[in-house]
Amino acid sequence: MTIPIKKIILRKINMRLKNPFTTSFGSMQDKEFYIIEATDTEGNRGFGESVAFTSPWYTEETVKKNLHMIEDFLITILRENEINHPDEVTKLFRPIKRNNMAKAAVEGAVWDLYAKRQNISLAKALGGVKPTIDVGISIGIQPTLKDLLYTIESHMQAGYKRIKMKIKPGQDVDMLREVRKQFPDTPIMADANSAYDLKDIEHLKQLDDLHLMMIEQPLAHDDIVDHAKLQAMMETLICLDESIQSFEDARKAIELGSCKVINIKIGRVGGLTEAKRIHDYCRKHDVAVWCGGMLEAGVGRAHNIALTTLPQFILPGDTAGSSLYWEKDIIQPEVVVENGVIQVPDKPGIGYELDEEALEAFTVEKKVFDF
Ligand code: OSB
Ligand code: MG
Repeated sequence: MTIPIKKIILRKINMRLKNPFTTSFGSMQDKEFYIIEATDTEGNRGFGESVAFTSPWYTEETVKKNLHMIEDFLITILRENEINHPDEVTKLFRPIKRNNMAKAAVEGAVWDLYAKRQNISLAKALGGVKPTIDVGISIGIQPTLKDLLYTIESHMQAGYKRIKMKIKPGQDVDMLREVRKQFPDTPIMADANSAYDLKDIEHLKQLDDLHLMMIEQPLAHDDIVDHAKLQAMMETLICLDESIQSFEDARKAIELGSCKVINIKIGRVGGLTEAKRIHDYCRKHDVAVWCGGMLEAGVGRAHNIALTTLPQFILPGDTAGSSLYWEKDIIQPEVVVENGVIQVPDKPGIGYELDEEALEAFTVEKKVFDF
């Protein structure tokens, strides 16, 4: 049955994180992003969030480029084609190269709309099976070791299921050794955001003594060859983030032995349909996956929660509670984590209402596209 899209509303939102978030590539606190709302002829509203950052440090995408892609290409494609299922959106977008976060934002709105029209939750529409999901936390690079230890302690107290900490050259092995000393049994992993190269192999091998859950994206953002060499020489499992931008990337990385774990981010891979394909492939090949985060506001967070209900998301992801990031989120209720667990909503679609007042307050630009 056709999904009769009547209009799309594109909102540019500005929100400020409670604390700056620092990775090996830099620091950010102001988050600027797009919320896409797709409305059908019956008044159902589907929402998607673009997770691109303002600077192209994580991948090449940016918020400004999102606008160009969404209004000049992606909306045009939706206007000119009849869509019966969100999977078709992914196919229609395929001739457009990359720009995965822009695509995922639009596709995500169609997925939410589709689930609402079926009167089922997005989790169910995706084939999700878990009523609750386990989540961990991602800690940015801290000014001092003392800050880091304190931060880990407080998140462990709150019940988060694993700690991911950012590392970079100069703040890595010694720091992790201290952390391991203080927290001998805590599930800990490290994310390098591509700060190393193969010359660092001996340095990175020291991590093998620290029984980390895994190391995320140690080498270049676009590499799967050197990662295979590194994985062959290291016991610590390698998890790829930046390097996996599609199903094909995932298949090749697994075939090459470039990683043993994949961090699936909906935006990075171009949407829920592609994320599910990667999930299904990993399930078949016994590769563990978890859902990564992009410091999302509520809509993106809700999409992550729905995806994480798929069965191969066997490791805790990065989707922490709204209040860790925002004074006020744009959804109602906000995402709440209790003892490291999120109750997956069973209401139609993403399962959270938009907080219209907050949405208006954070909107800096609005464009309407009639179909
Ligand atoms: O590499 O996973 C990453 C944040 C910004 C850019 C890249 C990454 C991250 C995170 C934060 O790790 C995850 C989150 O809490 O949303
Ligand atoms: Mg990462």
